[in-house]
Amino acid sequence: MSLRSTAATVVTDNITPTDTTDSISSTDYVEDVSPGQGALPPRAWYAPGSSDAASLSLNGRWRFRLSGTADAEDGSFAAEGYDAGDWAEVSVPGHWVLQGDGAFGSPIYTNHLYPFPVDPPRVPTENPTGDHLRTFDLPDDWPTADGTDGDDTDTVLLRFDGVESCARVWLNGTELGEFKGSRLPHEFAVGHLLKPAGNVLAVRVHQWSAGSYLEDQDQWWLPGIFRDVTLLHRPAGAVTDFFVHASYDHVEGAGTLRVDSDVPGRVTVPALGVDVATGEPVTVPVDPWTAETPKLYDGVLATAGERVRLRIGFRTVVLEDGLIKVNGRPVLLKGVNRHEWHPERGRALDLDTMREDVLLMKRHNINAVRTSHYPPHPAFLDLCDEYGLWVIDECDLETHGFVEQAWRDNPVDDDRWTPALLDRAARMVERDKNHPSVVLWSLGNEAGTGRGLTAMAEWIRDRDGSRLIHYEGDWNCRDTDVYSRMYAPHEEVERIGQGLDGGPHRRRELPFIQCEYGHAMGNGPGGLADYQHIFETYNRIQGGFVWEWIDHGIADERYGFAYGGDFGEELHDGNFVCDGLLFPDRTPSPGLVEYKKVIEPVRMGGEGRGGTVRVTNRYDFADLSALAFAWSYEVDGETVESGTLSVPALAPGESAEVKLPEPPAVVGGGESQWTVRALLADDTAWGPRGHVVAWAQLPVARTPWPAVAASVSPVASGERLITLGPAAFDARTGDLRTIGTTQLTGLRLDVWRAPTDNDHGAHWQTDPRLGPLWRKLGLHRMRHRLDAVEPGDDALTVRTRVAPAGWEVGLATVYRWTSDGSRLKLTVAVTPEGEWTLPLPRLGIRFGLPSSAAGVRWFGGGPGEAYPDTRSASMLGLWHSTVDELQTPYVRPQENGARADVRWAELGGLRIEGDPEFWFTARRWTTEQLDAANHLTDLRPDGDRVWVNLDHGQMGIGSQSCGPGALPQYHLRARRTEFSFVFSATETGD
Ligand code: IPT
Repeated sequence: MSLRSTAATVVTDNITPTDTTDSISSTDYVEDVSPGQGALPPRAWYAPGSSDAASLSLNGRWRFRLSGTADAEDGSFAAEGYDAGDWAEVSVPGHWVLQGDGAFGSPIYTNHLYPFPVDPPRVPTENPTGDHLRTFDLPDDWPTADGTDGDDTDTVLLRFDGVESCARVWLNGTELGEFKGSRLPHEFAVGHLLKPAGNVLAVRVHQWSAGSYLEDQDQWWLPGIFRDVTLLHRPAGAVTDFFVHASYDHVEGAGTLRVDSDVPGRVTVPALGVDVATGEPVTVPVDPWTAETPKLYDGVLATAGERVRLRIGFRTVVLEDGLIKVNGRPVLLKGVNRHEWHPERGRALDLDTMREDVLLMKRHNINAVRTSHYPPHPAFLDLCDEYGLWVIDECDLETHGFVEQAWRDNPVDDDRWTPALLDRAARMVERDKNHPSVVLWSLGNEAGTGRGLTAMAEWIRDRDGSRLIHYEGDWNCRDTDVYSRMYAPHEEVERIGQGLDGGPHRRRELPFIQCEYGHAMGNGPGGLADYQHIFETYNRIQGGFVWEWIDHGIADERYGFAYGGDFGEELHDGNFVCDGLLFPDRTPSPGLVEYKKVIEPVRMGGEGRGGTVRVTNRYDFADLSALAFAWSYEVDGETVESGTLSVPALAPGESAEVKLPEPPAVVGGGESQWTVRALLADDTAWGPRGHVVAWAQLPVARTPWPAVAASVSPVASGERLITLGPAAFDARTGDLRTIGTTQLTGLRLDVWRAPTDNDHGAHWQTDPRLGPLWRKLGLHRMRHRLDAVEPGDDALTVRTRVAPAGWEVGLATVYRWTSDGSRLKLTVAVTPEGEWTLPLPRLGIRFGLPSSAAGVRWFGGGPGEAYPDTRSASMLGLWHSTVDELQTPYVRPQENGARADVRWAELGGLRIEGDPEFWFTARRWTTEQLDAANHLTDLRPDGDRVWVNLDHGQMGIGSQSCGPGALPQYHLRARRTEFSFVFSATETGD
């Protein structure tokens, strides 16, 4: 007996349907480790619309009744004639906890802890159980609308694409079976039970089951029928299962197609002149499929009873020379981990949302997706085929909570669970095997190691030798074809790239990927560019997948977006569920903009004065013919001239020095630069003509720093004031009061930022975590001691010491004010005192302006935020924004919104020039208010003030919320520092 049939046996163990509605009392199946009974063997999935067989969607409003335990109600609701008139309703697909305004319980978020006692396979008595009921008629044109099976061999299947976590199903009072495996399809034969009208479909769904032990992914626990329910007519002679084998011989430029089908038939591919019997190979010249060039050939699989549309992509995946090669070439994965998420509908995603994900990925230069940590809605993979993404398809398996007991009793190392594991592997592989986009199968995530995983790998290899196998949890790579890790620090990845990481012999021969890195929680991730540099340097490293695609925040009027704990969960992991490159509403976060720049497929650079730009094609397969290139020449951020650049259609890996035009003659000085852009030359499936794929700036000339002659003296004015040029100061405290007509509040040194999630770090991190250390040191409560206010001949000098209570460390801070009569210059000199062992969060000044300061213009980095290790996408230009729009709405509020490299900024009637450039931040609340906020709704404008930070330095961001902190070169060390700002009134006064 082959392994395939072993798994199939597990899933074909049909029960005989019986009319059991009045005898159902046992709920033993809930805690049974078996995958279930009654479902048909798994098979290839195709969208109902790609077949000429009839289908009927059973999505929509269903009657719903919630009970607190698995056995609270009997099965009588499944009987025909049952009156569910007083039941509530829910939408299917959907999760009941996200419907009914809280009447149906609440979501629970835990990272890896099981939200119930760990006693496998037992689950709590309190087991929310949702009875779902709907009636339906067969449409008039349904082939067997007379209610019979039509032809003797006609059948009808009832398909569930996803139910969490365990379902028991009845049709017209007859039990069909029960199943587990939440994100996997299950089909039942129902033709013999159907009637033309008044069919009653009853589904009992239990939130907790033995299957829950295998589904401990880091996400919300969301019970329900969350994917489609479909009735599929299967005419006599219809397709059952089929396997499209479409390989590509890159030497010959030929594709070989063979479609194996359980029901024989013919395969036609008109564009290739192919017309062959199933099972028969044919080799023809083809264009291959790659994620960059997703060429699909339309074909048809025709059996006696059905025609199924095929979308065939020819490609060959191999492990060769220690590398993952597709069509003969190594690939560099620039990936993301994608959980399915919608802020209102949870994991019940519609096709538009799936397409939006794919389009957003393509537009941000992402070329790979790991379907963390379960097979996605199958239609998502159709989109990956169509638009072009490499996919690691991951099985619905995680047993992470067992780590808390040193993996004791881990189901993946316990033979009793192996049938369930094999069932999951088979359901994934059989469902998804016909997608060219799927290049690796992943056994699951964070499940330790064990015999069950090995059995899965062996079964998969036997069934589909055309793809490679991934699993991160086994660093010895016993079952896998790629050495995969998560969150390895840069230095370790570099060592792995150099082959200096040792490890067992098998591992040393394998390529390396980071299946998770760059933890995109809150502000960050920092250090992506540094990783990418390493990925591109060492052949063995074939890229990685940022964790993760989208924040799983739940739209909630109370909070903006809710996260763990907001529903009163007894165990939860807070906002660790919001760690995506997209905000919950799919707005790209600065992290995604940064990632897009870091992984751009065309690298450009050079010396602006040199007259050329060096262009490198970093695609793996595509030449540059799909791109157009444009240049512009800017002076002080204003475009003086622009044009197109002719770049040869370089092959992958090739570079060229491309001549720039003569620089335009510019009158007067100014900061000048070239900006070069690579754009889509034409509309594509995923982006419009003109969409920017890559860009670079080449500096030509810098302007000198602003000079202010200290030509006027401070003058005592009345008893309490000192004036200096346009400014007035408090004579006693040295505080700046006004510049011209603009009032300023509280200008002083500032070192505090509202710690980011990465500053906080994950609690299990062994490296020092800055957030808690900063707070312990008291950097959020610095005191400012005034030592002297010294009006001199050409300056007003204010001497202070800035230090936290309780500690010896301090920053001797001298503010030196000078003026030429109209402009005011501040030079801040900071000298650390005592032993500073921690880097500073920030170093600069902050002050309040009247709230009328609503608009900002600046010349510097933009348009979005940037920090020392997240600044790749910061483009030097002339930008404007409102203060409100400067804010980045991290679901848990934290430091955000800094603009890098700012030469000057104007707001509230003030012009501020830096010497040197500075980090600019402005918000309508204080850092303390930002720090205290837990949700976006906690942030309320501070009545009459806009708070401005002008920073000489910012601490890097890093990725320590799950991974390494900021690299040493991005640390803001306390050291003697001097920096200046020049203030003047703007011409317009606003
Ligand atoms: C890793 C998990 O694989 C992933 O599901 C997610 O939890 C991520 O971390 C953090 O957001 S496991 C990690 C704690 C080593």
